[in-house]
Amino acid sequence: SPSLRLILGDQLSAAISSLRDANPATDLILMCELRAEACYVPHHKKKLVLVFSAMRHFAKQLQARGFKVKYVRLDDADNSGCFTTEMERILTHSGCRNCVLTEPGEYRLRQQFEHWQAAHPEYNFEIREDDRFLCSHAEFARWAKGRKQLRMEYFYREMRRRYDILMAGSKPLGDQWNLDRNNRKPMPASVQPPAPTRFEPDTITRSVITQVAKTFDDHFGDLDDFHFAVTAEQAQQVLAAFISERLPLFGDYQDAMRQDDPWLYHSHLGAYINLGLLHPMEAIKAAEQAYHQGLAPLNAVEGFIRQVLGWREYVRGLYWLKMPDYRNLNQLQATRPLPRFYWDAETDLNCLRQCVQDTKAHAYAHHIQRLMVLGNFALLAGLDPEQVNEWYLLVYADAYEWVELPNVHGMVLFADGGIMASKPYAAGGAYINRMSDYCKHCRYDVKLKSGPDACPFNYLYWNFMAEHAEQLQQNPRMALAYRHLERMSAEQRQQVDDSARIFLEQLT
Ligand code: FAD
Ligand code: DLZ
Ligand code: SF4
Repeated sequence: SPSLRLILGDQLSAAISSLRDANPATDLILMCELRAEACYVPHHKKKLVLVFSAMRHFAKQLQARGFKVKYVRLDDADNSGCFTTEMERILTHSGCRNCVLTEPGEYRLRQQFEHWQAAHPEYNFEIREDDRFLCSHAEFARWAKGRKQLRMEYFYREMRRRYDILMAGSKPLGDQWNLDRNNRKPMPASVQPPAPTRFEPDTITRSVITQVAKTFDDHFGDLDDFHFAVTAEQAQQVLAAFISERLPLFGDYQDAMRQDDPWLYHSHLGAYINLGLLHPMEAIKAAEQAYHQGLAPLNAVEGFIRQVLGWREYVRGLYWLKMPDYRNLNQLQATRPLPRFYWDAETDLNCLRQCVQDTKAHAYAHHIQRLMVLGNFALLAGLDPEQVNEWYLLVYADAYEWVELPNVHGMVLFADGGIMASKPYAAGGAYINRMSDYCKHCRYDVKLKSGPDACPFNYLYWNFMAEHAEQLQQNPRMALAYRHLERMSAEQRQQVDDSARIFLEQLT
């Protein structure tokens, strides 16, 4: 009998589980542009254009495959703004009793649909697993069961074995699981990364741009110069260009940062994988093949595959294992409001200014900018996890709660008390100086430890360590830092204290 198939905005995959047995002759597909989804956090304008344009292109492709698609547009007069209301309307209207959905990526939506399901036993509403992920909820729970610590590294090794990726029999290729020690190079000024792959907006994208400019003018982010891929075919082109132009140096410069360039040797694929335009295994296989063809070295290929096969699946597993309690944890009791410069980039700290500017312009910043500049500052300054999470969830084109929350709440803020990271990723200015050219253009002196001209990351780091000594000094991975703190003179400690207090008072 006929059924309604609901496709969410990040389920734009031809092979999505909700469509697997769909019959074009009888079934109806529903897609809805919703104000509720655009505004539950006010997403970056470029992210909205990406999602809506990709949705419209996907609907067109489904129609071309012979499907009937009911596409609810943002500006439709009778758009109720709510998934279940739109669903119910169509079900009532068509007399259809069956409805199929692939599980939503975010907990809040899953709740919403499950509530609806419970309240409407008259419909046969089936919520299917999202098997675009390479590790199911049950498999992750099985892996996690009985483990005291959920370390990504061990999860990753099992995924390598299970999918037989970069393996030589039962051993890892090159005899090592992880080649990261080759991957922490600063980028010399002479290295010129290739320009990112760009697409000129077509008619559909241009009309979305106009609509977003009009409707979401108050949202964060620049709208001009939109150049993202919006179809699976274009995402394939981004993948191909990454493999041939960037992958060989991906490993070497994975942690490097450069003034006015967030793109570097990264893949820029995260937003497309998360939307469903590209399957993670395609990216993994393409990288593995490049290694076997001698086009890229093992440190690069292994580093990239660890991100996609390891980290991406691990954070998704952790999210579903720990929600809904996870987001309410606040182990370090951080409460400071998010400073305004996270929105307008107006700060003298050049590294932060750069990273916010990149984010605002492109809805993109790479991993180390997010972790070691924007995140590190949030950790050291004790910013309120709820506000920090909201910021990350709305500013990045690749952000959905299932991936944003573990990265921010766990990895960056240590708000989960070490479920995800074995220690806080706290660092002073020396790290940022080693990995970037930001400090050369900064009004602060990265070599000074305290005082009005000292790099604020330096005294905020020691201030953070002192403040959280009770919780952190037993951690063996923090031992070295605490020995250093103990060796500081009372006078040095006082100077750090004073500088941090003055700086933090001015912050808000
Ligand atoms: P690359 O550097 O080329 O990495 C390749 C791919 O690996 C990415 O596309 C992504 O699919 C995957 N990946 C890498 N690191 C991670 C990770 N830590 N978690 C999950 N997947 C990973 N990623 C998101 O997709 N959405 C987010 O909202 C998000 N928020 C983050 C917040 C913070 C504070 C940090 C530290 C990281 C966050 N990440 C997030 C992970 C990572 O920074 C982005 O996936 C990456 O920067 C996207 O750019 P890229 O595609 O060029 O990645
Ligand atoms: C992110 C997003 C946005 C901005 N808009 C829509 C939308 O209008 N309609 C829709 O179906 N999905 C949208 N999405 C993606 C959903 O928010 C996404 O499915 C959930 O966050 C679960 O990952
Ligand atoms: Fe950032 Fe400090 Fe370097 Fe300035 S000196 S760019 S604040 S790390």
